[in-house]
Amino acid sequence: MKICLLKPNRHSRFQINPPLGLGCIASSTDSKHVIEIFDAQLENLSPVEAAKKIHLKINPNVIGIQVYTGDHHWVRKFIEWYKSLYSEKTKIICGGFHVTALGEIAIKYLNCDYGIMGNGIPSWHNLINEIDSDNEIKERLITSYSNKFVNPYYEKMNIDRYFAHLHGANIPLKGKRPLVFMATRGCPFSCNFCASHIVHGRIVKRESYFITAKRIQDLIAKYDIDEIIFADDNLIYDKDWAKKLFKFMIKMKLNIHWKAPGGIRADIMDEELSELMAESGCYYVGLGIESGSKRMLKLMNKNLNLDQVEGTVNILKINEIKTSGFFILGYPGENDEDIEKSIRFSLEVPFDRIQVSKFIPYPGSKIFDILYSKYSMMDYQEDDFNTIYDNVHYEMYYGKWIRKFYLRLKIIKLMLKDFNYNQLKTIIKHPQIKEVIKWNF
Ligand code: B12
Ligand code: SF4
Repeated sequence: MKICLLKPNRHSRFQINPPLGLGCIASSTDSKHVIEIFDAQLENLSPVEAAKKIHLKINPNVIGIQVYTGDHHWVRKFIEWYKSLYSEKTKIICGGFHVTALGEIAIKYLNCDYGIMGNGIPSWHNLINEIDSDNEIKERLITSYSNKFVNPYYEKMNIDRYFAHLHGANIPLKGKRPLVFMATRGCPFSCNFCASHIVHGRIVKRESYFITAKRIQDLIAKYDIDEIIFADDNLIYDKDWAKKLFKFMIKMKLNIHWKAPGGIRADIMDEELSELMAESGCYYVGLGIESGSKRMLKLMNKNLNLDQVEGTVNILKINEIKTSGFFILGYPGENDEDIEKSIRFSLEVPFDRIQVSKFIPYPGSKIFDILYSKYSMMDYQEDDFNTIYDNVHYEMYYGKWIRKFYLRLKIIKLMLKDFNYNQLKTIIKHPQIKEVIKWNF
């Protein structure tokens, strides 16, 4: 059979990564099938354009679609167009976070033939073979979890086409040929705003440090990679394993840059770990702080001791690893005093940069269940569930916070050192920059 794995287009040009999830699905497909990954975001296509291109180029028997919340309107339109214009018979299977979180509601809205919840691996494999054999399939929605550690099939992802996009958005960036890589899956913590566990579970799964380092070495050899962007939820959670991995990367003389921009816990660091990170090529990590108010951290179930954060940042600084503090603005229960505490905290701790995100309750997170389980989610729109603040209040604080942090001489100097022309262009075009400029000091 011919199978197309589709990544929808969110019309964001800000950060376009090779779709690791679809790469894993491709790895779990029998080699007797012809499989192609089609990235509609990379090609910036509308649903109708993507449908036409897939039909003309691949004409698949099956289309598997990765659906994150936020992609689901695009996906629904794609399915409608594909079925009505090109082929009623092509089976369409949806999976990923949105389908896992909302199950029946999601597949009804998307109007796909089948939905797979969970990490997808065993059921995808079986379902494809059942479709191929023309067997009767009773269940439209299948739940599928496996502890098997599957790695993405990078060969199917057209890696060369992503370098230019990663350059525009990834700040800072040291390499010329960076590649996204995930060494672990799962996170044992239970932050209320996070959906990660519904697909990857609360147990950290990983391969041996030796195999992980070998995989990186192979990617370097195959694609001439000079930087690894770790997309892990928490790369250093198992400290011993992480230390062994970095030691081994040093021993193997991989000679690459790496960073973990997605965020690591701010309470796990020690000097040896920081030294090994730096020596193995690390120059930048994100730290998930979320709030400078202890009361808010409790409400978020973040389980982070704020008093340890400064120590971690300083230990990393000694080894010239830059840090970005991640904060959420507008979590339910937050008041102006909490926001002021967060702003103060971000200024007192010597972060090199910060990222402030508008709170959105994503399906799959506990806070989403608390707030919205009683409503019909058929027409869930991210923008309808933005934040507890009205937009004026939110934008005012967002602008104030970003300006207070970034309009400091030492930060401006640091940032100018990191930027190249492409990155500046991408930042200036970013919609949130407008919010920063709009509000007075
Ligand atoms: C790296 C990352 C990013 C990167 C790249 C994302 C991308 N689209 O490629 C960046 C930084 C750009 C990013 C941005 C955002 N992200 Co993000 N991101 C992640 C992260 C940490 C890893 C994603 C990943 O590669 N996983 C590894 C692969 C192997 O897993 P997977 O993609 O889920 O695929 C598996 C299954 O889902 C399933 N599957 C997937 N597709 C399909 C298709 C079929 C047919 C089948 C059968 C199965 C299947 O099988 C795969 C293998 O097991 C996840 C958390 C996590 N641990 O997964 C959050 C996560 C996906 N992000 C999230 C969010 C909210 C966002 C943003 C909206 C944040 C924001 N406010 O801007 C944006 C939107 C970006 C976008 N356009 O999609 C949420 C999604 C929640 C939801 N309900 O959709 C997550 C879960 C984090 C969280 N804290 O809850 N993100
Ligand atoms: S936010 Fe980070 S630490 Fe918290 S549960 Fe999600 S992945 Fe784990």
